[in-house]
Formats: sequence, C-alpha cells, structure tokens
Amino acid sequence: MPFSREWKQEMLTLSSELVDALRDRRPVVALESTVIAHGLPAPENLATAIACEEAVRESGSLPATMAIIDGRPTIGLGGVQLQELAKREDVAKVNPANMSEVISRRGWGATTVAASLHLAAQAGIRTFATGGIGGVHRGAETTFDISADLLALARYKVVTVCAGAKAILDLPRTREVLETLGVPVIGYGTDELPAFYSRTSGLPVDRRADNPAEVVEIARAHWEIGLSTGLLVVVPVPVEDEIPADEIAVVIEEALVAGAELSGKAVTPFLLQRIARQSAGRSLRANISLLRNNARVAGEIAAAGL
Ligand code: PSU
Ligand code: MN
Repeated sequence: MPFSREWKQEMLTLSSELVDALRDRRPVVALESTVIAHGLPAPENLATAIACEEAVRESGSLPATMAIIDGRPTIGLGGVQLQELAKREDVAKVNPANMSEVISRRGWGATTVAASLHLAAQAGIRTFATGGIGGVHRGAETTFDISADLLALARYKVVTVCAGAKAILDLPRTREVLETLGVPVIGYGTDELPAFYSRTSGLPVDRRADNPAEVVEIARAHWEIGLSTGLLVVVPVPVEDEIPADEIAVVIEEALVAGAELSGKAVTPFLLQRIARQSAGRSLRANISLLRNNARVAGEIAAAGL
C-alpha cells in the first residue's frame, strides 16, 4: 500500500512555495544535494547550488533542492539550510538503502540521484536535474559496485537531466544496463551519450531531441503507453568547458589507481576530488558548468509542460 497522504505530510517537508506551485501545477525542477555536500569543494559547492537554482528560475520553473535535515526529508531547501548543508561535516550520503537510518537517528543527509528520485516522485515532481548519474563502476564484474541510481531511474516516473554517466565509470556497461532496465536515453542536441567532462563517448542514444517540447512529447508517449520507468535526458557539457576524452582519461586512470583500495560510498567522492586536483581545477570548472547547464535545460523541459 502506498504511504498515506497524512504520512507524507508528516514525513516530507515541502517549502510553502513548492506546495503552492505543485497545487497550481506550475513547473518544478528537483535538484539533488550529494553534489553539494560530497561532490564539490567549498566554497564552489554553495555557489554552484545557488547558481543551479537561479538557472532553473531563469528557465521559468521553480527549483526544489532536497536533503534530509534533522531527520526530515525536506524538498525546497531555504538559503540557511543550503548554507549549512554546504559546510557541515556530518552530512551522510543518502541513497535508498540508508535513508531510513539517517531519518531514524534524526541526522543530516545529502541525497544522491537515487534518493532524490524517490523523494521527487513522492512529492509529485516530474523533472530532476543532476551532474552525472552513477552507474556501473569499472571492475564491477568482481566488485558488483553498481550505483543505486540505475535502479531508481527505472523505478520512478521522473525525467532526469544529466551530462551522461560520470566518466570514472564503465560507460559501455552503464549504457547496457540502462537498456536492460528499459530507461530511454534521449540525447539533447546530440546523437551520442556524452561522457560528463567530454561531449562524446561513441555510445548511442535511443532518440535525439533538439528542444524541450520534443522531450515532453517523448516522455508523454512513454508514460501514456503504460511504461512506468523514468527517462534520461543527456546533455553534453558546454563546448567552452569540455575536456577532450583523451586528456581527461589519463587523469581518471591515475585516480582509479590511487583509489583502488576504496569501496562503497567513498569511491565516487574520492575520485572526483582527486581528478579535480590532478586536472588543476579544469574538471571542477567543467563539473560546475554542466551542472548549471543541466539545471537550465531541466527548467525549460518542466516549463514546456512535462
Ligand atoms: N555527479 C557529480 N557529482 C556527484 C554526483 C554526481 O558531478 O557528487 C553524485 C550523485 O549524487 C550520484 C552519486 O547519485 O554521486 C553516485 O554515487 P555512487 O556512485 O556511490 O552511487
Ligand atoms: Mn557505488
């Protein structure tokens, strides 16, 4: 049985601006917070979170950044909450497997793509923006490290806008799993799956869309036929901030060797930090640029009537 309306009101905290927008069916874009607490260094993390919210507003939609605040899943963080999230040291990285743990001990948590998709679906938000989704890690054939993001993409009727899967992953296998799970991959102005820092990967998309209205049309067709998965819209990093694949590959290889001993949740944040340092901030610039760009595109898709 789905959770009751009463339960949701008690468990989920929605900003009043968000409650009004959802009631009036105005466009809303959900934003994750792992990238704020664990993905980017301070002070760029807070600045980027604010820039993403602004990009969504400029596109005509309402941003709803989410996190677990003192054990309460909160959607539509206020400015002070965002600031605290960006500087606290005790923010857990939350996915569906540990969300109840953080809630029950009244802790703070930053939501991954998987956790954010769950909360967005609970609140009735259909558009979500992130940087890069998690996926199949390199060496997954022995470690079994496959991000919960992939299952969540299949489970919730939400359109996720991203710049592809993170380049630290095994992209061909990530692409295969998306296919297996029945998640359509829509190239936004591209025929290829972007590779996060770089615009191309050589891997195909299911369909290309060149504007927000086309994305809305595809999502409608998908859901109207009774398919119940989410859809993935992949947007290449803006040209001026792209790092060519062969240049970033060397840095990624080095980071993978340095982090070879790590496992579980620690892997992704470690690799992202290491890559930022070794690329002299270039990867950080690309990451920030693509996050803002994805937020803008998601805002336009929501505003186009998704
Ligand atoms: N993309 C980024 N930075 C990040 C992440 C994605 O540019 O920090 C986060 C997302 O929240 C994603 C998570 O859901 O990393 C995936 O972690 P894992 O591989 O442990 O599932
Ligand atoms: Mn993992």
